[in-house]
Amino acid sequence: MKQFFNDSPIIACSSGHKENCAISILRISGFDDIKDYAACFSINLSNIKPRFAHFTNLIDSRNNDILDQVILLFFPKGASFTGENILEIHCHGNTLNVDKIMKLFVDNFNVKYAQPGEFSYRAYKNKKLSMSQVEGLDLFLNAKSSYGLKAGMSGLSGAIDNDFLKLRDSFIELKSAVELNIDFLDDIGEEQGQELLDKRTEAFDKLLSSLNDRCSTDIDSLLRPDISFIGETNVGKSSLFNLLLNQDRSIVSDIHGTTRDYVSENILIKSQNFRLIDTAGLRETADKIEAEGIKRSLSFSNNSFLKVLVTNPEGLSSVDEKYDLILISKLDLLSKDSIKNIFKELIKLSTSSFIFSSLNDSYIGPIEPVVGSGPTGAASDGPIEPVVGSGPMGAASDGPIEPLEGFSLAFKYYIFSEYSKLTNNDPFVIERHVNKIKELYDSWSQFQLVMRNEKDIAIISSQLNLFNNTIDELVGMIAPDHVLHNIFDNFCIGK
Ligand SMILES: Nc1nc2c(ncn2[C@@H]2O[C@H](COP(=O)(O)OP(=O)(O)OP(=O)(O)O)[C@@H](O)[C@H]2O)c(=O)[nH]1
Ligand SMILES: [Mg+2]
Repeated sequence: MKQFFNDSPIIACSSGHKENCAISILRISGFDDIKDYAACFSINLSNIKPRFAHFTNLIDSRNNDILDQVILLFFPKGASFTGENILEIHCHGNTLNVDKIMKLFVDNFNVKYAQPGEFSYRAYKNKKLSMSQVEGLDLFLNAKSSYGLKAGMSGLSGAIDNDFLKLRDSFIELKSAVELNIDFLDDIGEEQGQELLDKRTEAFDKLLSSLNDRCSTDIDSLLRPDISFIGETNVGKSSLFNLLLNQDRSIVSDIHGTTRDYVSENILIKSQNFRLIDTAGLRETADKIEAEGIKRSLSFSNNSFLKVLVTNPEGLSSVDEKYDLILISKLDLLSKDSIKNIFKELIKLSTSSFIFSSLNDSYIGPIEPVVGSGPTGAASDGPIEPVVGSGPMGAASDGPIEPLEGFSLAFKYYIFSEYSKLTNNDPFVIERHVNKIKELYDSWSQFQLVMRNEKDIAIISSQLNLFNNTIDELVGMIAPDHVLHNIFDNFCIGK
């Protein structure tokens, strides 16, 4: 795999150095003796106290010029991130200065510039990090959502390793129960042997099923939760987008086709970030550029965590099932009677909906479909009293149809609660984990079907052995080169 097998000392700026900043952190890893660099510092390196900060001049060893005043830390072999000797230099973060210092070490000592991920690779190689920890670190560093951060930390902290090791232990217990039934059946007796086997099969099945349950959520939605507003021209998508952002970000006008390309902005809701996407209105057009904008809108509608159709009441008749939420716009222009009729239509749909106005930030909803109610739900014309965040508003609700103020807030609440539903069983988001668990679960289900009528315990034992590799790969005990390559290629320089 790449040039990673080289053991010479490496240097990199670990704090990123694209722009000037106050402090940059350089790391040199893999040298034999710290005293090799004695000429570069004004303090005596023989006396350096491991893991303590030391203030020192950094000196150009060729001409004794003082290059910078730095803080120096020494992490000895075994007690460092990579498992090797590490020198950490906190220098001033002018990019020229950073380059100059790194060049000093590369030109005058046996130090080379680190490849992306090379520090983490060494940590992995020296057993400072397991494969899941490396994957967690990668996820953490590249996360674009709070859930990504959380999942990354769960990998890095070893929590995922624990889950996988528990599964492996349970598998070993199951295998030993099988072996016991082969070799010591006379000692333990048939009934007790079978009981043990059933118990351990059940325990393994339970653990694997619970891991598999955590693989059902769409990874992209979790790691980058996009909310796209799709709909015909002039229905009020951009007005809604601006309302939620509380700024005039998208151009709004009464001319059809105002938004021709997508516009996106991030918002934070309860510390979770979401990307809102305003898109070009859907219509037949001969304009090539607008047509391209519409194509992109449709692609967003396929890939978003929440695909929101914004429509006027007339558009309700042609509503498509593929949307997660339907918003009927311009509530302020609707009469009470038409609201009642719209409500009747909405509860017939299989998708949740709101009727709202961006103009005065008011709404009715959320209106939940009446599951299985058929004509009864649809026929209900009883008045409704919406309550913010109160959950479904079905046909049975009482009270007058009175729009509430604060759609922006109610909608954000809705987004957050939908997202929380996705995350509350701690779904796995590292693709390798998801694929391996699913592979294991599928083969296990097959195995159980085939083995149900198998009485020959020796055959059961040999079939079970087929799981060894997949489990070891999941745990990271077996790491094929292409898997390692994929993981470390993704890292940034300095990590
Ligand atoms: N009365 C009223 N007018 C609204 C409301 N929301 C938007 N409008 C008006 O409807 C027109 C179209 O609004 P936009 O937000 O530009 O609609 P759009 O869906 O982004 O349109 P395209 O960019 O053409 O796809 C503008 O004149 C808005 O002021 C509303 O809640 N009530
Ligand atoms: Mg628009």
